[in-house]
Amino acid sequence: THPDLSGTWNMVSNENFEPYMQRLDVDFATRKVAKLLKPQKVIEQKGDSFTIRTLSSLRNYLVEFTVGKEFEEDTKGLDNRKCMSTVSWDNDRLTCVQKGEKKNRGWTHWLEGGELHLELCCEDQVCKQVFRKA
Ligand code: VLZ
Repeated sequence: THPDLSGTWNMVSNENFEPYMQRLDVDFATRKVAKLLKPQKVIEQKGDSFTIRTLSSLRNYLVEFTVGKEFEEDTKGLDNRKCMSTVSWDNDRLTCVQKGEKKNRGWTHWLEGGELHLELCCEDQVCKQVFRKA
């Protein structure tokens, strides 16, 4: 049985977000504002079905998927690219591979000490975020 990531989570730390956004070609002005944000994650997990909302004053981002089922992801409002994304469980970590123009793109979520962790990768950059239950 897998961990339950469901809940509303508030960001408590965000490392290396700016270089990650740079690799995604997010423009300077957006990066300056975005790196000051403390987005909330709202996760609904029902069996293998997930809804993940990333909520902030600047932008909201929604992704819905079923574990193990590839889907076309449109990163609208972020870097506005299309990816073929697949999410799977890697032991207790929920891992997404985002195939597309950018190499080594994806993210991993896991629970640690009651906190929600997230690593976001693009090319050679890794952004590390931690969230605490609201
Ligand atoms: O999360 O991919 O939880 O999609 C930045 C939001 C979110 C702030 C970064 C606005 C991507 C930035 C979050 C404007 C450019 C992400 C996945 C894992 C689910």
